[in-house]
Amino acid sequence: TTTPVTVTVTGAGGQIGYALLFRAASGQLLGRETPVHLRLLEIPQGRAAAEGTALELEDGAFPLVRSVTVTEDATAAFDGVNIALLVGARPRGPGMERADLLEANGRIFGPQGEAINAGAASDVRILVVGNPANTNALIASAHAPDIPASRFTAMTRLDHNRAIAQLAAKLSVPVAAIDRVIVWGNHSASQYPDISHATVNGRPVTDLVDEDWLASEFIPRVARRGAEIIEVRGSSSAASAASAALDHVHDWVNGTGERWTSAGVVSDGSYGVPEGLISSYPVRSVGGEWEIVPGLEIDAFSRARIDASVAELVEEREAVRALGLV
Ligand code: NAX
Repeated sequence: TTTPVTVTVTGAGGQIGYALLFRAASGQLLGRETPVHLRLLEIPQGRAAAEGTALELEDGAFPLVRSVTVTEDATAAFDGVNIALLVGARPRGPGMERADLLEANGRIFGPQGEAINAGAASDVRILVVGNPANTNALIASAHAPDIPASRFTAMTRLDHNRAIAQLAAKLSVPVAAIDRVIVWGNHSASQYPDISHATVNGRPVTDLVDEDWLASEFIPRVARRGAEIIEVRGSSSAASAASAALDHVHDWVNGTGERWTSAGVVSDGSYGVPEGLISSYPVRSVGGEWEIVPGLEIDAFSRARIDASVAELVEEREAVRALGLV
């Protein structure tokens, strides 16, 4: 398509926004044929950084960029939006209880959901990156009753990509040789990166790795990777998170073919996840919609880990219900 697509990025003045916007401008979000209008939503503290990013986007002279707008007004930011990347969120401050964190984020994602509901294009697709991503997506969706819940997704693609990279390194194969890795549940330390269905060049991975490596190295390494990046780099994952957001949207719009990926999507009750929760699943993108890969056998090792992460999502939903946010 050559019709310009409107892409809104919240938290555009932050470090993920900085990494994301230039690649979106160059065509890596939607493809090298699709022009974009870029809308950068910030709050007053982040406004100057977003303005600076907008100046640099201008200096990139990207042929696909039709306009760059910086705003603090969610209604203006989401008017006619096709792709909404909700990156800006309230981080957990020192001594902050979970209920405070959820409430602070409810004050962001509730109004943004309302603004999306009021003004978005009929084909809008929403990816929530800002943490707690799954529950923030649930809050936004609850405030957008006219938009199908399936359009609200939460990012677990970074966890998915991390899992593929760790597995490829272990097996000394290129990442492209690996398929059918799954991340289940919440984008948090409770997530379950599952390789019980994974293949390398079409062969089962489970024949090639032992359970001890899986339980004591692979799963904790992937789940703790965000903390590892902070320890080594001195700040949290930014370019890799931006890259995963591009992968998620690109696959959603352009399709995955037969390959699997992972995304936080609204549960239809599959695999024992309560209906309506936004939980990470094995998915394929077909005809512009995410489809949960059906009919997988879940072994006891996986069942316990999926259930534990989903239990955390249930608790988060109870907490935001108690706060009147969903
Ligand atoms: P930064 O602190 O660099 O940037 C966040 C920006 O959001 C700031 O400029 C802030 O002013 C802005 N902001 C805050 N509230 C806003 C609102 N109501 N409207 C618009 N903008 C608002 O954080 P960054 O490193 O870019 O991370 C952004 C979010 O991504 C965080 O919540 C972080 O936890 C989350 N992450 C999620 C990941 C995932 O896999 N789902 C991985 C990476 C990252 O940790």
